[in-house]
Amino acid sequence: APTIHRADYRPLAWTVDTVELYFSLDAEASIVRNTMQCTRQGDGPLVLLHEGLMREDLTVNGAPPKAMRDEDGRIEIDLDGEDAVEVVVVTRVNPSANTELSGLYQSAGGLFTQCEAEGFRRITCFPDRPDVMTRFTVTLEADRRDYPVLLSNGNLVEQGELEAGRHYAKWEDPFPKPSYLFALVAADLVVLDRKVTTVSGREVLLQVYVEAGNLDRADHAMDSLVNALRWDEETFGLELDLDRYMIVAVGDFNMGAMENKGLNIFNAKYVLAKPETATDVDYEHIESVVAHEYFHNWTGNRVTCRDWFQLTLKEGLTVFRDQQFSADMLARAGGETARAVKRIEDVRVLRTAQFPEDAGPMAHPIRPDAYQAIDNFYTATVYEKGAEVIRMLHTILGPEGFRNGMDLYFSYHDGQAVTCDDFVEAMSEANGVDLDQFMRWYSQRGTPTVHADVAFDGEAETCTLTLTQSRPDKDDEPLQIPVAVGFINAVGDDIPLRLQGEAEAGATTRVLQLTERQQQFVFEGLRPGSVPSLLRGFSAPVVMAINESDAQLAFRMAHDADPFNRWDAAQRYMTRTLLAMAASDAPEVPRAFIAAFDTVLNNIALDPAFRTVALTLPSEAYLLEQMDVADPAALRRAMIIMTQTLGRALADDWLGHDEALAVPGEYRYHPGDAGSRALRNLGLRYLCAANDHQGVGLAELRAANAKNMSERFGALMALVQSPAVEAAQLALTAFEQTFGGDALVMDKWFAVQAAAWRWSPEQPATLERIEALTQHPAFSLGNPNKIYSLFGSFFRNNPAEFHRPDGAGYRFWADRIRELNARNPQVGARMARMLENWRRYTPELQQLAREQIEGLLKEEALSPDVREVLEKALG
Ligand code: B3K
Ligand code: ZN
Repeated sequence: APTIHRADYRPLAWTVDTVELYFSLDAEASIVRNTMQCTRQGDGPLVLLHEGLMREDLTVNGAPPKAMRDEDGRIEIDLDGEDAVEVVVVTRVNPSANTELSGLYQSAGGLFTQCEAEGFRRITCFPDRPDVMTRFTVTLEADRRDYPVLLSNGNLVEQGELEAGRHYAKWEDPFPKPSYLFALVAADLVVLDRKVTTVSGREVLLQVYVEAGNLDRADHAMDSLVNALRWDEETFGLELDLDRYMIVAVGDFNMGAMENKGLNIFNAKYVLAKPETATDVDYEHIESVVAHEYFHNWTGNRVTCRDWFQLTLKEGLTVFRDQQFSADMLARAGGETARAVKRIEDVRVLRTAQFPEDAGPMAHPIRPDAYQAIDNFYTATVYEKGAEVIRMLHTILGPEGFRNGMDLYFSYHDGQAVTCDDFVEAMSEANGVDLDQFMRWYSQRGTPTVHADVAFDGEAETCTLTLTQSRPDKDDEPLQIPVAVGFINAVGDDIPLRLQGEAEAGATTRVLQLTERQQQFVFEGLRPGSVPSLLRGFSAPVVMAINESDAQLAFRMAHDADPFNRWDAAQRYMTRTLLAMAASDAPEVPRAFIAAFDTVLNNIALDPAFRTVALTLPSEAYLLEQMDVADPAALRRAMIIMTQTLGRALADDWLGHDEALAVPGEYRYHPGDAGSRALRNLGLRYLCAANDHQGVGLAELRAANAKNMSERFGALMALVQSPAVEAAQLALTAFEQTFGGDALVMDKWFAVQAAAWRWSPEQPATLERIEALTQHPAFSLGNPNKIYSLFGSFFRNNPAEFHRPDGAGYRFWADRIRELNARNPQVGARMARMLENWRRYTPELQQLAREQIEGLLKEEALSPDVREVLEKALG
């Protein structure tokens, strides 16, 4: 596929002011009649894009076009002398044959669309680019029995019966929008309604559509939607602009959810929840995804992207907004610790998913310069690092300055398709702050490192902090990096800080702006021995490098007043200990480490939710990234010894906390309760790892009897992730008998098995188990959730079993890529990325991986998505 460059952007010569779509819907043969009013805005032909369409008719002002070229999915019609034309296109599509789930497709008997980024051209011919903003009117006509519910964007303006059991509905969206935000649903669904009054006093109808039988799982999504609506009013003064806002759950969906104007379509996983089937983590995800899509209505829909290179304009900003929202919701119910735990979880995701991406062959700035398949660029970098970049602006400008910038951004650009520069310029202008240097975050790739050197002058009682930034691409210019800094005294208290030149000491956390390659900051009145706590709250997406002894880390683990850094100290201590163990012939957990761990576990003044994240080991993906040569087998050996040791050495403590933290009463989604459940689940993990008799007994009981899925699944996971093979098998079978008919719950059942470690050579290999599970009746290659649960969780969360020394894991991977490439290239490309960092592994593994990647690249019918990933991996 050709490479598309950001620098090549040109506005189109023609735009589409209004479009009228008439769908005669049918599972095998839907007819789409598209009437566009087009107007000239520059020199050149009218361009219409299309992909895989059967075209039945195309006319311009009622007649076949006189001069038209049609090549590689691009129609060009010369219209010299014309300034406005009506173009009609009639196409035929087969939703039931659409396995890519892009465009119009079928799921569980209903019809759904997914158009971002380039799916609309699989429905009709159109200038399918985000800078073309059009007013849509849509009429849907379908069989009433099969498709009683007919939805599209905007307001329902007409509906009625037709002959032969058919009916229709006509929808009008008052807001011009890019085609990627178009959506339709024709299905047999039930609906949860709620009416709310917006801040300006308008009554709006909120709806959540689900399959019959799932109405009892829609409340949490609805509550989340109402909370998001209120939060955006209060925090940013942004009101819902439609009379009606719909969320529709669908079982087959490539990603999480989609923000189509007024008609969000969601992966059912991010809608459906009841205590018996959803975990606390599911509840949390639903809340944030519902909010994310709702927030897009302003950041993405009202103001959209000029081109796809600007994706982070809407995604980075909207992720930042959903993170802030969730943090506020959690803090409202669970206090400030709950907010800190949310921050920790977000950073954990960044380090696990984005850092390796930024160090690998797919590395790109948050605003990429080139791509082959845009679907490959919905990445952790564009989303999560993009959100960190917005967060830094928030830190630099302060909440009020940031809000002023947002206000100005909307006042300038409402109704437009704009660029990241437009956003940063609005922030700059509203605050009178120069952000030119800051803009480099949009063009530099790779994770910067900030080295810190701390020098005390005992006599003068000063401390000089030298910060040096280095970036992976050597020629890159220095970035503006906000570094939040604190110091802790010998008894563990934060010290009020005074920078040289200041009259008196002020706050205990100061944000330093690092703008040069190297800078020195001098603090006065600081005694030697004061312990620095740097990059508090993770104030920038960088690696902070500082020499700290084990004792200093243990001290900060016990005392750092910044909860993020307290967690981070634990992570650093765990990381260095695990890496040392992985490098050793006789790995052992040092006594001092167990003691530091013990101190946190038994500090009951600390929130259970915080203790859980602090005592959770870093992910293997993150740890492998820290090894000079990634050796999954050696790391796994260390992980097994570590978990078993912590389970055995602290067995009584884990059991004691398990009893003390039992949550009485009915299940409720609440950060306090969730924290208690999480710590108990973590305890079961360590206890079962150690094959502790009582621990295994508790897990067996809970896996069988727990009233809510958080406890039930936590117990199941502990058993499967342990040497207690028989107990695990019994629990898995019982779980399957109870939930075999529930697709979302079965996703968990598949995922937990795919992630299973091998605790002893007698245990069957995970890969063989996965191969057997592909034959399970609940498994289906056509359902992305199943691919992510069974294959994704294996490739991502089970490195030691995936990167097997005999290469069987890689062969399995290559076979799955072959299948998926033909069926669903977007999902295939995502799975293909799971081996992109193959050069980080041992020479033996590299050789085996290379063979499979090269073999795949010889395939003739490779999709552009999969090809781009593999070619870059081989690079
Ligand atoms: N904007 C969509 C993602 C579309 C992905 C297309 N491959 C969901 C979101 O970020 O809200
Ligand atoms: Zn988004």
